[in-house]
Amino acid sequence: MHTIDLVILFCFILTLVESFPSSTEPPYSVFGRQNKVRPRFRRRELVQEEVRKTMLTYMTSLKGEITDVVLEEMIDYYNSQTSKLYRLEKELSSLKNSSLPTLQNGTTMNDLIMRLSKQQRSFASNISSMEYKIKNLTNILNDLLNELQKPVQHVRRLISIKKDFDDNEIPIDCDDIFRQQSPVVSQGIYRIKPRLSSESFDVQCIFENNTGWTVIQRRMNGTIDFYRGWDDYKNGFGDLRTEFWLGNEKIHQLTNQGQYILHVDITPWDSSMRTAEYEKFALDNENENYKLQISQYQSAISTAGDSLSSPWDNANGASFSTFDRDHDNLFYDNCALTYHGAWWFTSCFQSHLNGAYVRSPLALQNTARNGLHWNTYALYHSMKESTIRIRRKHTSETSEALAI
Ligand SMILES: [Ca+2]
Repeated sequence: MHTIDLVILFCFILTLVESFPSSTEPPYSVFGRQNKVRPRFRRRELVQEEVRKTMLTYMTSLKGEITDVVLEEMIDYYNSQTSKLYRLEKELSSLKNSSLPTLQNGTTMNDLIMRLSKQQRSFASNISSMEYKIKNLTNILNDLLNELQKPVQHVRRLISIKKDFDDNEIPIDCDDIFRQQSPVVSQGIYRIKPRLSSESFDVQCIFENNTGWTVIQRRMNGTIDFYRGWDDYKNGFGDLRTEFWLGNEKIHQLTNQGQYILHVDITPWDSSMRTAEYEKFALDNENENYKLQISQYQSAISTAGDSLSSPWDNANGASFSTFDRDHDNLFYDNCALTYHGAWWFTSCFQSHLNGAYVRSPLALQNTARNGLHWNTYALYHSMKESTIRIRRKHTSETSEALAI
């Protein structure tokens, strides 16, 4: 109800009150009697007072009603605004979602991004964890490798010690073998390693008179061809069980680790063995063409004569020659080629035990110029056998020799 409507109602009630007769006077007395006006006026004031009281009460209640209405309207408005806000938010959310592409299963890209972000964070966490584990494993592996290095280094030390021990144990020549294994040693093939040699190698050993001889050349049946070039004579060839040349390099290594004695055994086709021994024998290195160092012929014990260092044809200081390395003294001839062999040729030789193997009876004829010769025994007779061996001379032997 509006305020204007209430004012009109109030005026209408007042009009009704003014026209009403007194309640104590019958209605007909209003028209006919003037001496009765004062009592009627008094009742009208009382009625007006009653109306005012009633209106005040009514307005007060109306005011309360208006207040409640306003509150209700405000609550309604709040509720409506809240609803609108909720709808708006819903619409906005819907609008936001609807603005993104929707996947086939109904999930939005936003959800997918959220899940992917979550998975990405999880994946990053896993990666960090894996990196930490890998770092730990790396440290463990490094520790293990360090631990493994210890036994490896230990084994290497053992191998090195064993090598040194072996090197010290390997004899440097046949005399060393005799002194290590005596008295059970017997003639045969043994492994030696001269001090100047980087590798060990086999040699044939002859043991006699409490010494060991290293054989450097052997001829006995002509099974091995001795007409060979420089490299073969350098490295050696043949068979240690039959015929062979040990090799100039090995002979050089042997004869430069001490003073060596040279002993030559020659056996003619028609006679017993003869010998020639020299107290000093050595070969220079290859750069010096394995030059022969020979001296101190032992005439007292030798029966073949001196065919290496005799005054009329001294091979001491002569270079080694092969048919492909002519180091002899003849500019117009190649002794190795002419006499079918290899030796410390001079002009050309007094001895030559690497020649062709000539058999009897030709060997006994002076025409066999290319055979195995030791001219101080028999001029141009070719030998049936020859053995050239060397032995290291010990300090005690030198002292004894000086004492005598
Ligand atoms: Ca020549």
